[in-house]
Amino acid sequence: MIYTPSEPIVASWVERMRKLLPDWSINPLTEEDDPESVRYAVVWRPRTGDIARFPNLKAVVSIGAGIDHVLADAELPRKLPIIRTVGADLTQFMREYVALHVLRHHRNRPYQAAAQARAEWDAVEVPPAPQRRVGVMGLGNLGSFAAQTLAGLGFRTVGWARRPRDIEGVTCYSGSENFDAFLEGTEILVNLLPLTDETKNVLNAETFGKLPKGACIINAARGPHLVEEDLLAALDSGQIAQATLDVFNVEPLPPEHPFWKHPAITVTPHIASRIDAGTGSRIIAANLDTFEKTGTVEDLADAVRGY
Ligand code: NDP
Ligand code: OXD
Repeated sequence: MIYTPSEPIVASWVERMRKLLPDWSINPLTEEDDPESVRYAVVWRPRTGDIARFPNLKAVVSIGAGIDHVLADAELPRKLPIIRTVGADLTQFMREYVALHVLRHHRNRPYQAAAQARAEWDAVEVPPAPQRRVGVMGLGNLGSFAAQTLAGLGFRTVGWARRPRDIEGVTCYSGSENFDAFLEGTEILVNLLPLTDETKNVLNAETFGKLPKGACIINAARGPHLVEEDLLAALDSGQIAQATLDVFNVEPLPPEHPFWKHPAITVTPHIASRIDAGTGSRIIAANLDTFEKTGTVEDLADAVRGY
């Protein structure tokens, strides 16, 4: 028996998973059933206590790469294994998003679009990519491929992770003691960190101050990584020239939020990367089948570490 959330985003996944796992009983969270018989919970953003009411759970599946939504449930039994849902589509879409927005900032596309709106022939000059240092925070599934993509485009690419990493074409820094060295000279900063106690608010005034004046930032990880008022102040002062934001403290971003109309901010609605229902259901079904048979899967998160 597995339970899935009743949110509209995943309702369409239930039918697919029933077909993929015909021997299992799969039900939305809202349906009444015997909590003792439930073995797996497939969730995106469970409400507090949603998961704790099943005493015999073997694992929780996060319908996503991040597990911060799952860990936000204060009553979640901390020892439960959490399976992430990741795959080639997720990595590919993120590579595309990062390449698109790094190139936009690199070639100063927002400036050119503004010149066009004024019917001005303004041939803005930019350095070639090998003279532009771009930095990727987080070198996991998504960050490592995004960094390799940027290196492949010719950028002077640096990356930052918790532990030392070796990625071809990318100069890797690790640990908080090397954060400043990673930031120094980085003109376009891409955030692909998981949201944890350590990484919350990492995009703040102090971090911005360590970048060269006029740097750009791209946040495609989680809203609470960014201190919103620090970004607005850094844009006002010119310390940060442009920002592309895909994720926000409150999603959907409220219509009255100043980010929507800010001339130096590009807002995208948490679409940097995603797995569609067909592929996602197949990945989840395969992970559940493997976990049931072996007691583990490759994409197991670490609840203590927070990702
Ligand atoms: P992974 O868990 O595979 O990788 C996380 C990376 O962050 C690792 O390299 C890890 O270091 C590093 N890291 C973690 N904590 C720290 C720290 N304190 N200091 C420095 N580095 C740290 O995650 P994914 O690449 O799969 O995904 C990253 C995030 O992207 C997700 O958690 C999610 O929030 C977001 N996301 C956003 C999407 C969107 O559409 N906007 C879509 C999918 C995900 P180490 O290698 O040493 O472990
Ligand atoms: C994820 C996301 O974590 O879509 O997968 O943000």
